[in-house]
Amino acid sequence: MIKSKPVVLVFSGSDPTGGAGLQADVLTLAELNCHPVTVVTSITCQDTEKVHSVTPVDVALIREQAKVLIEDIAIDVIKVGMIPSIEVLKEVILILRRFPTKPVVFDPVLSSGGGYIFGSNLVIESIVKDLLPRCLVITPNTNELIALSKATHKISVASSPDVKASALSKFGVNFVLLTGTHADRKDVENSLFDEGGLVDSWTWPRLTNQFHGSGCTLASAIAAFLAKGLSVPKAASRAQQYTWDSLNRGFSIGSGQLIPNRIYGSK
Ligand code: PXL
Repeated sequence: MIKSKPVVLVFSGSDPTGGAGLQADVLTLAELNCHPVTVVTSITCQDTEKVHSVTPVDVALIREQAKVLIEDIAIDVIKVGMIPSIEVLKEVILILRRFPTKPVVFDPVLSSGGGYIFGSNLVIESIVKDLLPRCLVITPNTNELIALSKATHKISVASSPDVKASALSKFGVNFVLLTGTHADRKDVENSLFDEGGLVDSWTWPRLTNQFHGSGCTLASAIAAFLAKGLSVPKAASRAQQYTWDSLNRGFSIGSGQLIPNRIYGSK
């Protein structure tokens, strides 16, 4: 059998606008010449302005979606997006146990751009305890970094973002790509850390618009480049370029945030 494309398994919520979540993952992976296989973890109702509701998918259905995929398809990389409940988190962790060595990219989405809170404190604490040790790379923004660090109960609240990001690596995750869109700076600086400290950093011209699903695009693109065999620093670099280019070409479909243009002939 000829396997023609790297396969990325994504655990994501459905975003009916096509801006974030599952739809963002599928578009990104397709553009980057990978094949997405998907486990839907929640159904959201949202428009380009705000999230109206989030309904977690029944865990038995999550288990069954994953089971039949896993038994049939060879997975190269796993990407985990928004976790809507502690029950879903526990199920995802159980599924990941079946792949002790597969690279996992986790986008720790804790709230939407419009402010809808996805992750309770219990979910965040369980992410730190049980999910981070299974992750090769996570992609928090500064707010998510603070929330994850607090939940460790061991990282000082007063420490700098850089110290926090590096300290998080001690909780089992290999790399933390801290994104700088929420920082109060002219440009956007994204920095990659491991346990030893800063590995690399990148500076991008700040785009003035608000975008829906930029984090999903970045994390999926990292998963795609890892699936194509790149190292984490190289995958992080290529994924940022792809994400910035998609955002720069973003378009408006409604009254709220712009949609990244992920299908723009990046190859
Ligand atoms: O952009 C983060 C995100 C991820 N996944 C889903 C979402 C959102 C933001 O709204 O709805 C399903």
